[in-house]
Amino acid sequence: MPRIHHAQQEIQFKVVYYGPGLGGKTTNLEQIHKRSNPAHRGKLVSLTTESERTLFFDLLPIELGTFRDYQVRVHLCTVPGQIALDETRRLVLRNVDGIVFVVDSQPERLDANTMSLRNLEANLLLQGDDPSRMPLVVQYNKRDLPRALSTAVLRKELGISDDVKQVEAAAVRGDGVFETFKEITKACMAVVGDPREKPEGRSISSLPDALNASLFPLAAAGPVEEDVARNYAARYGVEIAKAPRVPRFGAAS
Ligand SMILES: Nc1nc2c(ncn2[C@@H]2O[C@H](COP(=O)(O)OP(=O)(O)O)[C@@H](O)[C@H]2O)c(=O)[nH]1
Ligand SMILES: [Mg+2]
Repeated sequence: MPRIHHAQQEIQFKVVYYGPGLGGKTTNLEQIHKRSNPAHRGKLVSLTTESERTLFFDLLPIELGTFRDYQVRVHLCTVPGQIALDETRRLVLRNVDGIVFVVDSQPERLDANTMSLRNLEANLLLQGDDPSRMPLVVQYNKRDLPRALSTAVLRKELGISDDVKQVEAAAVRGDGVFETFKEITKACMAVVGDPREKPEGRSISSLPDALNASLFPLAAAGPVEEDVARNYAARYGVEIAKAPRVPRFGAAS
């Protein structure tokens, strides 16, 4: 669950845009930045290489207004897509409350989408989160491209069931960007419920139902041990160099 501060009457949560490299994650944040009221947003901080690829991450703070007298603030972050930057992805994923998975609809990126989903599943498991219960929205991006695969094909290939919230987008034109943002915020706020009744500080963001089970088969099957998650990651070509924290998944809830 997001972080709650009762004295300041504040709710904070963190949404991470995940997905394969060059799928449009940074573009989503740029569009939100460009089209939101300057009074309600912070700076868009991006750390990129000379060729404009995300090296570390992007960060955009947004004020959502008040809910039951609590100020709601969200931090939007992106991860770098390149396989080699897995440690950075794990850093960005820490304390995540919601995920937007940005699918690149181009046929030649199908494997990259799958790989990124498996990578997301492994990384969430390794930090003790249950991916099947994490607030999540799948965004089918680049719908403007004539060669884009149909969403029916993408759904089938990526194993996405009707339970998963899905939005079509052409982020470069701004289409679907705010709808995606709205849906993920809604899902994150659903975890909070009435903030006045919730404990101070942060707890795990987890929905009562395993809505994302179709996307994360390993997590959906039940509690996962750390070595299983590591083997799973390795099977999908994910390098896990350093020992992560001991997972909480299985112990909590
Ligand atoms: N045609 C098209 N290009 C897009 C779209 N979204 C992003 N792009 C382009 O894809 C490239 C990679 O986007 P970027 O946001 O940097 O991807 P990231 O690696 O996921 O952060 C850029 O050249 C974008 O302009 C889209 O909806 N349609
Ligand atoms: Mg980027």
